[in-house]
Amino acid sequence: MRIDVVTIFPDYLAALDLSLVGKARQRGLLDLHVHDLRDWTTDRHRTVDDTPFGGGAGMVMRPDVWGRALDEVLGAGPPGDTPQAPPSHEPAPPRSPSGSTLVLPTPSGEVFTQRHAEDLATAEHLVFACGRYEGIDARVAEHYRAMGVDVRELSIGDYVLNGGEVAALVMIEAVGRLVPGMVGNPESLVEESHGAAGLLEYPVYTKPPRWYGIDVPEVLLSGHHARIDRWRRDEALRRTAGRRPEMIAALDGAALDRHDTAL
Ligand code: 6GU
Repeated sequence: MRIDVVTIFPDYLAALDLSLVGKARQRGLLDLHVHDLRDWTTDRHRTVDDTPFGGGAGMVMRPDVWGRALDEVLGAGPPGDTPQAPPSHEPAPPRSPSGSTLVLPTPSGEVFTQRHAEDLATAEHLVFACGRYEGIDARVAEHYRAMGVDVRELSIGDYVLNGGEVAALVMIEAVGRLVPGMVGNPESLVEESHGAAGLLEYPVYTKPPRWYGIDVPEVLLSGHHARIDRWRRDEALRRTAGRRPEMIAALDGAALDRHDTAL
């Protein structure tokens, strides 16, 4: 998978050199490129924003700067993704970049979930356009959609950040760990919160068996695997009902069994 990030704060994305994402890059599973939006400005001050039409507070990012950046970066997909330009003295027509998915992190987007992560993990090429200030001129999303690009406006939750950089980091980590070969133990991909069960994860314990006067639940030391599975399921149900009641309401009736008495 190739991922491009366009931002006015490329240093924000330095964290992508670390951890699993960093290892996946080193191993060639993830081809990640971070770009400075100001490289596509044309004025001495490298201006990326201007005042909003219609008035109001704050600044809006200019579509012309974003357009130059995204025309280039969307055209930089994986090999084989870019049609050869016909020999011509005309400027090359904008490539129809439909092999790429353009992610616009915005608090006005759909809320990003594990389902979005799973879906984005199947893309060959993801481009993250990180906005700052009051956002990016709305014609940017409109134009690339009209061009046939798969455009996703996504939020990471109901709170306001200063820009899309941290949201892009969150989404790249969530997507990156689903890319085959990136997580050491594929079992840890199946058995996890927000996975197929639709429940939060059960509580986990390790050594020592007694710590600050608190004992690990006895059943976990019993070696009785059926009882352990039952206990974990009950704890997951109890925890989900207490913290995320809307997840219990959304459970498929068939997903509950007659032994689910913890609720
Ligand atoms: Cl994607 N961007 C900003 N600026 N704030 C957010 C967000 C994104 N998601 C939640 N809050």
